Amino acid sequence: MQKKMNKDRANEEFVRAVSSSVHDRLVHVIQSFPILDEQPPFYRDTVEALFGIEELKKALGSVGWAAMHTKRMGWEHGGARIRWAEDTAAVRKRAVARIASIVHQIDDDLRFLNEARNVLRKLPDIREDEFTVVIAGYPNVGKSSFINRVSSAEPEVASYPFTTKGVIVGHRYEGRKRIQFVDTPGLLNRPEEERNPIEEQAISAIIHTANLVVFILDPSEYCGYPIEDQRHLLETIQARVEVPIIIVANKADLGAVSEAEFSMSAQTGKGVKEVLKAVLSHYREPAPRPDEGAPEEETEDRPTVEGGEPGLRSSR
Ligand SMILES: Nc1nc2c(ncn2[C@@H]2O[C@H](COP(=O)(O)OP(=O)(O)OP(=O)(O)O)[C@@H](O)[C@H]2O)c(=O)[nH]1
Ligand SMILES: [Mg+2]
Repeated sequence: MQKKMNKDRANEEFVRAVSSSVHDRLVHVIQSFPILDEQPPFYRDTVEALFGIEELKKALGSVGWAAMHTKRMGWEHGGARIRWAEDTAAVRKRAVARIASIVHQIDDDLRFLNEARNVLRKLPDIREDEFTVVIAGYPNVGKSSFINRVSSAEPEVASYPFTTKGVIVGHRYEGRKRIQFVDTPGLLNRPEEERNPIEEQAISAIIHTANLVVFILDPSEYCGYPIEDQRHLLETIQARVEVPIIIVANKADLGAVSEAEFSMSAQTGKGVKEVLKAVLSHYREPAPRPDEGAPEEETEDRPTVEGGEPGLRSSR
């Protein structure tokens, strides 16, 4: 009799332990995810371009739902039901099977969130409180070569377009001033709806993070693109941003003439100092961006976390 009671108690505890450890793991998945509504616009745009914010919120919602039901299984099966049951081993089995089935239902969501988290972890840390200079232009014009010369960033430089595939951040100290340089992937002059996520990330960095844009042209056209197309892209960017734009003709060593205000060779270094001086003349302590980071109204109807599940963040 005593032996059976011990077994029954072990079964009861087993159900509660499984329920609570699965529940805690699921809550941890949610809590280790950044609260998307509280992130700056560049981050949100990137998440939107790469994964879709609504999709991520839905997946998080499903995990919240699973956490809640897993806990409920623990209460329902690990409490009075198992204590008064004839066959506690059967109740235990049923409870574990139900929990496994709940987790199985959110398998795809967990995979999706895991993949997203791994990518988001590697996103560049663009600080909002630093004067930010974004380098923009067509592919292969020498953006990364320039940023290599003037900042701590060491982006790859290569003789083919689309070398830079994500936004890269470097810094430069001028006395006590800290300047943040952002290298962006090359952009083509094409309609917004045709842009891929990498280009969207570049555009978002230009629009949301720049205090100053350095737009690089390659009048030698060694980059592989006509100067008119490069100029059209410049016009598109001029229409989209309110911050000052410094226009620089690069590859001066190749001898092409340009009416751009600045001319340099990122390869030989000639003219780079003058561009840097112009950049510094625009320096100011960045004011906080009042419109940014404000949480949006929550309108969606999610199948989850009602009832104030402890440990779950209600903002998603
Ligand atoms: N001759 C000459 N070549 C240059 C100069 N600046 C860059 N290059 C070359 O142009 C090619 C492209 O340079 P990158 O700095 O990778 O250009 P990017 O604009 O960052 O290119 P993406 O990342 O592909 O958009 C490389 O082969 C560089 O060595 C320059 O001033 N003169
Ligand atoms: Mg590059």
